[in-house]
Amino acid sequence: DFSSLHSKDLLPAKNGEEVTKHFLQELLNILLAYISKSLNRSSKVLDFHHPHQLKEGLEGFSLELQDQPDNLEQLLVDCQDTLKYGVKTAHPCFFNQLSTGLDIIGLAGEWVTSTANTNIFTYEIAPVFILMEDIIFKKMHSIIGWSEKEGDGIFCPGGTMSNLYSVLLARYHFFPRVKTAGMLALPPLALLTSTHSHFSIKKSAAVLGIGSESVFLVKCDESIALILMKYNLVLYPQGLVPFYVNATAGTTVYGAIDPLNDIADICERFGLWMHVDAAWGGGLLLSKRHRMKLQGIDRASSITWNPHKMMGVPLQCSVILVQKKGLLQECNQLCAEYLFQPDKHYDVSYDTGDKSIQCGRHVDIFKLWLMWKAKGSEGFESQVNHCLENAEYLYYKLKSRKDFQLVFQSQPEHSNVCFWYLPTSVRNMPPGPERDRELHMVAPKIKAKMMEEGMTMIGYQPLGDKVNFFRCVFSNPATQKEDVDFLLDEITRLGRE
Ligand code: ABU
Repeated sequence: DFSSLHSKDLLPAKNGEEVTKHFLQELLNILLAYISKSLNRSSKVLDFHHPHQLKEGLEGFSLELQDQPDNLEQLLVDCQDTLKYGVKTAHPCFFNQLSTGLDIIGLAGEWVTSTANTNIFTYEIAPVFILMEDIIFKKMHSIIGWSEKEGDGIFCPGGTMSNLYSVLLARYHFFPRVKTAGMLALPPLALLTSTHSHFSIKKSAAVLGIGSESVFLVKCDESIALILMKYNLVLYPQGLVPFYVNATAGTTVYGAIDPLNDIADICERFGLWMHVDAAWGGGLLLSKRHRMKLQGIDRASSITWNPHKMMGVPLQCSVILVQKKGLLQECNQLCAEYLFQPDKHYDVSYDTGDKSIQCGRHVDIFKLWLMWKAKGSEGFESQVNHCLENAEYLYYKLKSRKDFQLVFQSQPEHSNVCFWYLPTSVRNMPPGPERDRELHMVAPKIKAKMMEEGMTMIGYQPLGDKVNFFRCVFSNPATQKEDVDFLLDEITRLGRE
């Protein structure tokens, strides 16, 4: 009975060990029940409530904070309710996001990390984690194909931040005076990226004072080489200096992979920084069957890779990898004397925190390191292959159905499969704006019903000239072909007129 106990009775309270043990055991029971439920196909993915309903409080679950402390019993109920009204992203029928699933070793890693509760800026207070980072970076560099003399990196809070680092580093590489003199040290700059690249490239330009209008989009269906030549002719006469090209290995919606070698040729020819946003596609490097899709990635100056996507590491776990050793440190270091004293009694090159634009940093390495230990590279490889096999299965299913239409006829390069559901009324309409208008409304209507019923979840969006379509992505190792069949059955059932 925890109803007469409060947080003050837990450790470090005197004799608080027993209460702490029982409290954590009870919490573990709640988490175990949640995990089992998440993996049970007959349970719901979500129990949807509108924001006002959650705010008003449901069945005694109140988000409001009081002056008086709640007892431990209430805190356990709060933990249970928080999970109850959330979304079970580990459910085999959760297809909504690029990060899905729940790896138990990764979860254990997160618990250990939180228990250690340290800050990964100095070797002094995070010795083991810092060395693990070093080991993992070497592993990733060698998978990419960089030599032992090359390569550096830092963990960041997500792919957007990793991409921001890439622009920051590229700018510093060409214009090192910017660090001290600021924008006055710069000519007007231009960045190039493909139309379907992640919004974070524009956001980075905005945040770094370059301006989002200085990001020039290259159409994906035109030869990258030609376009870059064109921009070279267009940008320079305008007084703009292109310095950075982002190639995407696994676009967010289509999972498309830019031709990395062609882009690398152009970057080498014009002396441009080549960044590869492989936040989503990086995981393919672990598969002998799929890694050739990223041929040329070793020629990149920097790479974003999110182990929290295709590799299934619990959120968050994202890196920026940099080919040129020492650049991260040079670009970002400010030598705060209270942290990075040069006269410490150990090798201070292991105080890696000054490479970062943050001060305090969460330890994201341990769960990844532990998972790598548990699976080996081969385990990650079969996980990746399994996800792409599911995508292939869905692709062929859709191809054979009259009530679905693929957005692209060709087989997806990654595990994204994009498609429309065609209700009978739409199927009987001739192609044209009227049909497009009707079709545009189909996916949102189905998604709304899907969320109300809660048995599966998939995302949709319009893109360019394409009206709303579904995007199914596979990154959850728990998902099987029967779940793919269920998804199509659900869409058909919910979309019936
Ligand atoms: N950073 C991209 C994540 C997008 C998605 O999960 O759909």
